[in-house]
Amino acid sequence: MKKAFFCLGLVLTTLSAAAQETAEQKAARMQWFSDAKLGIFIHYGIYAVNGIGESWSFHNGQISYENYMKQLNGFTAKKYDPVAWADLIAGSGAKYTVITSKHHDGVALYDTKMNDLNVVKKTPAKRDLLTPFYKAIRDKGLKAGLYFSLLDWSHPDYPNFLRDKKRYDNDSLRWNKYLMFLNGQLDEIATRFNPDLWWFDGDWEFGAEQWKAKQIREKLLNNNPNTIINSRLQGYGDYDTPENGVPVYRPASPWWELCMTMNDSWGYQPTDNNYKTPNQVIRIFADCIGLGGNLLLDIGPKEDGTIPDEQVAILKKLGRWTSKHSEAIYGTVAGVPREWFAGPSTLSKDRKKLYLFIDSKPIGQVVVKGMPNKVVSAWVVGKGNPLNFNVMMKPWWSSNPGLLYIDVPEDLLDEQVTVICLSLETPVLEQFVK
Ligand code: H79
Repeated sequence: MKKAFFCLGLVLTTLSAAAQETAEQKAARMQWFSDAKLGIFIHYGIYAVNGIGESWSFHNGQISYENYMKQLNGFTAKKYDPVAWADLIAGSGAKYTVITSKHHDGVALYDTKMNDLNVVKKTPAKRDLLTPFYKAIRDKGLKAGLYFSLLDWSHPDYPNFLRDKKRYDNDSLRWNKYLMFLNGQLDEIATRFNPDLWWFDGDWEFGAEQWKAKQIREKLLNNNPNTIINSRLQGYGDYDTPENGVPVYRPASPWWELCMTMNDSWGYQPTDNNYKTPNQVIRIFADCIGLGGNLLLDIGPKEDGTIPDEQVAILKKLGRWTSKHSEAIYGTVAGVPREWFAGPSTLSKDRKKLYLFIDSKPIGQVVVKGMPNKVVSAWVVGKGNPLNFNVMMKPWWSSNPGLLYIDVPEDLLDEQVTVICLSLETPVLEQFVK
């Protein structure tokens, strides 16, 4: 009796601790994420053996479950070099990474004790792939996030299996068994890896009550009060995750992250050559940060642990650009209205530096319209060259801010996206930040 009482008290205090977070506390918890701007998503799993769709290929009937699982025998990770991965990721300018600990197929990349379906027990790789990666990423000072599929189409107690084949309906005993399993995995991941960010997926198959989403959130935040949870926890997450759809207007949430494939596949699929060009990736990235969001750019390593050349090339080109323009990227906030400048822009936190992303080759001068703030100086980011500018159409008797024209000589243009910094006399008023 006494013990039951104690447990209840503990549950109540922990519930209220997580629920009591103020807006300021949340902003503080989210700060590194807001500042980071770029993350690298990794879909590594047995689907790379045949180079087929991750989990969905058997769920949707493109391959039988049995044949899908035969890929376990071909998953070697024989050239897996987590330190090289971390070097490549850091070199791209990413400040965090999110790796699949377990996709919808239920195959864990670490030695889960909750079942045998993991690469340690069931594949020639025979080892936990997450621990060395987490170490390498943290050694580089990057934040380590982790993708985890709430749904598990392989688990005998999970109701859904194939698109047109269920295991059962309405069996609360079996469902609770599944929840025990799920929570067991969350607990071991929390203890072993203590992720800086939990990237859940697959929540859509059940509602918040069935998942006990609130309890999951509270448990993870009690384990690590600084951790961040993506939105895919049926309303109990911290930030929005548009998938492969670049927002046109600034999303309602102050925290969001576009997750995006480099081609059209999350995992390694050698027949998919529909890669975005580095220029497209960089411009999409500029769009994201200009609207106050992050980009989580995906790579899909081969089964042996090597990263396809096309993907390495994109990361390297991105790295050159992010390194040259770091002051316009990291720690900035969303920029000014498109009516002022017809392209993406960011602002320094004190809103006294405006960064304009010139994402196509200008004919004539670059123009900013209607900005009331006086420009003190202008330069090309990453080069430092001062730029000439002049204000036109501002009669002394008018409050119209006029037109600001900036000369950007062609030899100063970046090969991808040129960034100009305008140093302002006064901060851009918060009401004007997009
Ligand atoms: O891991 C990658 C994908 O495998 C996984 N998320 C990324 C990061 C993913 N694949 N598809 N989706 C997420 C989108 C899900 C679409 C859905 Fe539906 C539309 C879920 C519910 C409506 C498809 C149609 C599945 C059920 C109905």
